[in-house]
Amino acid sequence: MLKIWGRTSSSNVQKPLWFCAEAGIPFERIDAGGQFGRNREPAYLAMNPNGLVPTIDDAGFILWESNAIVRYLASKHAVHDWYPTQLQARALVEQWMDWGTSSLAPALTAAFWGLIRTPQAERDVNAIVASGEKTASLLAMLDRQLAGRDYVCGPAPTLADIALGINTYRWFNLPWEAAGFQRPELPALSAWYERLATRPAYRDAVMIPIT
Ligand SMILES: N[C@@H](CCC(=O)N[C@@H](CS)C(=O)NCC(=O)O)C(=O)O
Repeated sequence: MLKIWGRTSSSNVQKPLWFCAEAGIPFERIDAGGQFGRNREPAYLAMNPNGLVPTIDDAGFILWESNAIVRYLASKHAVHDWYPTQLQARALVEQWMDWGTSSLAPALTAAFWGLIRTPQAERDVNAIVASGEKTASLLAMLDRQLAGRDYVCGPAPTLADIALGINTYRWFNLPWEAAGFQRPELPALSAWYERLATRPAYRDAVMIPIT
């Protein structure tokens, strides 16, 4: 059976967990990373030299990078509604996935670390606010993309929603008030987030305490 290494609190691990639940792909999950350790041990590093989670083992085939993992699983199981085969439709899904990793996730990192992983007395409030503002400006782009669409690339969810829905949960649920930052109104983004929140797989994999 497919093995997924990674702690459930990791946003990148949540991508394959959420997608497998949506697609009905059975898997076994092994805790790794954070308080569970294991990801710095030689056996893990032999699979994933980055020492990061997630990593999968699919009958001996090892793969890391969360976006690559969900694309592989969607292709292997022919989940074409989530990962279209039509060239341009697929390219747009990949565009938003890459944007999530290269733009959105880095923008949110300082706020996540500052608000969740740093004791209040040591918080760099300016860095948290700058992170909030940068994230807001990026999510305004996503808000424009979502205007008139139910999901990122059209009327049904795709891997683009998987890649972006994880950090959207954090956007709406980080304790921004602790840094005096107010999230701007982004109506299409809010409507999309509410739509995601009706999906049991999203609720189970993503809508959990942020640690
Ligand atoms: N680009 C990688 C990033 C992986 C990553 O940064 N994982 C974090 C958790 S979200 C990690 O392993 N942190 C160390 C740890 O959990 O011990 C991916 O998308 O898989």
